Amino acid sequence: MFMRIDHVGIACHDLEEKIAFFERTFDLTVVAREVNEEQGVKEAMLHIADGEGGGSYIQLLEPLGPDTPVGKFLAKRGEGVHHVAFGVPDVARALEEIGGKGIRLLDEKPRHGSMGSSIAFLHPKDVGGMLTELVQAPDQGQ
Ligand code: CMX
Ligand code: CO
Repeated sequence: MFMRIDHVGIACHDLEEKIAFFERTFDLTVVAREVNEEQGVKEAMLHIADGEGGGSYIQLLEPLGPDTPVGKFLAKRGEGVHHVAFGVPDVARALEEIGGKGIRLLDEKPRHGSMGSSIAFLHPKDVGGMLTELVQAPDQGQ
């Protein structure tokens, strides 16, 4: 079902500061920046590697406000790993399969994600405490 780790999402207070840290410390490059109002984030994707199913990235996330998923996470836990995102060939189909196994879906239908992808989240409490995102790259058939 999972083709690769698409990205690891990291919650931070100051996106620009964190981008600069990752660039100078790990020599990573920002390949996309976006504001996603629906998800309540300002974000940047830093490229790690390319593979058969698509690339893998670090996703840096700054909340658009305190009453957003990342805003609440920062208030409760502080900066750090917020979610892990797996690449799947068909996110709607993966949701159906995983939902059928009794895992709570935070999204019944795919939403808009970074760089034109389709995304959906699974409840962290049903995945061993890990907020899990499914990602379908834009060039994968819907
Ligand atoms: N990882 C692990 N556990 C988490 C978590 C996270 N990122 N966020 C919340 N939790 C845990 C909390 O610690 C809490 O546990 P306890 O009850 O034991 O304290 C429980 O889940 C409920 O958390 P909450 O603070 O009350 O927050 P909500 O239930 O309101 O929301 C969640 C949590 C996961 C449902 C919500 O953050 C969500 O819908 N997330 C999906 C969307 C998202 O995160 N978007 C931003 C990223 C966008 C992108 O990647 O493109
Ligand atoms: Co993400």
